[in-house]
Amino acid sequence: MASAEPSLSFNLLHRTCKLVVLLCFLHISVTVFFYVRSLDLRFAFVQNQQTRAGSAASAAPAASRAPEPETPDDKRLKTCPQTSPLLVGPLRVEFNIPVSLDAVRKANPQVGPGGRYKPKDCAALQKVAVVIPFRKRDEHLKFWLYYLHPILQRQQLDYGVYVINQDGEEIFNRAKLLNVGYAEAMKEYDYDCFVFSDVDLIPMDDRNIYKCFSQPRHLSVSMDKFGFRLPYKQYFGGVSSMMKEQYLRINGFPNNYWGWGGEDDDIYNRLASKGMTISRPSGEVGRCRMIRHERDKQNEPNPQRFDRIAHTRETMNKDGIKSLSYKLVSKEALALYTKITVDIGKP
Ligand SMILES: [Mn+2]
Repeated sequence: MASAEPSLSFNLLHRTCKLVVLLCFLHISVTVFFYVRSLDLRFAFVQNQQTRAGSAASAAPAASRAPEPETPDDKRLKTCPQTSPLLVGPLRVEFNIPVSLDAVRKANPQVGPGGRYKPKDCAALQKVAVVIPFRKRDEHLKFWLYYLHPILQRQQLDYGVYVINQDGEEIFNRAKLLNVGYAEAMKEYDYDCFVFSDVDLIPMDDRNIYKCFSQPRHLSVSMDKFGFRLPYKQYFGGVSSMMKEQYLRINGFPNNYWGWGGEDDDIYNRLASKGMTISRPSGEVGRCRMIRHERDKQNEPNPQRFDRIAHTRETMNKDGIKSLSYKLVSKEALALYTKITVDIGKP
């Protein structure tokens, strides 16, 4: 009788000890589990920073994550931020020291043949073709390339530079050259945005982004030539940009403005007739400098321009990108730009 009592209490003690050991083991297991999981999360987070800030991967247990198959860089890159972190703001722009193409090439090693570039560490928001109508302005073009290539790279654009050189000595036709630039650039790459720039205009602030917006954009809003003011509200000359769809909606630009002036107002009329408005940066961000020059020979003011502008609405559907015709003389992918020489005929 007496021996049963200690045996019973010993049994109870034994069981309690077992339970305590079990609880300890459970506690340690849970602690270890959560510790390992937190390590895993941290690891996954670091990995994701390289690709995309997703969260799906971090929830998966470590054991189930097999090495991911290699995919092309483009698909893994996250899109570039809405505002590039590389922008610096106001820039000093001067034209008194001549620049050499060789120096510009060395200063922009990332720019590929034909003046092509895209950011390495993010997928650009837009594919931009910069189109420059041109004839015998090599000195201006050097300054343009010298200033613009670093700016466009800081703006994190996927871009190409197309210089459209009018062949021969006939009177100049800016808008037709711009149409040629659109057509030729589209043959090269799937561009979704077009920036049309005169060769002698340099932005003084890299926050003036050379890309496209929900409305056609006028970028050269305060030129030194006009005392850093907009000459008139409808002014669309100098530097402008349009999405491919916006450009096609207005049937591109007129082909029959020979000589200086009027084609920019015709383009404005086209936009307005389709219910579009002009988007612009602020006067401060939109400051730009024009390289001083005399008016070119074979680019006299066009006396017909006022009459033409008055009839844009009637002519725009017949005259534009759909009716464009020209002869390609040569196409060269040079180190800093693509040079396209064309015979666009005469009036
Ligand atoms: Mn000029």
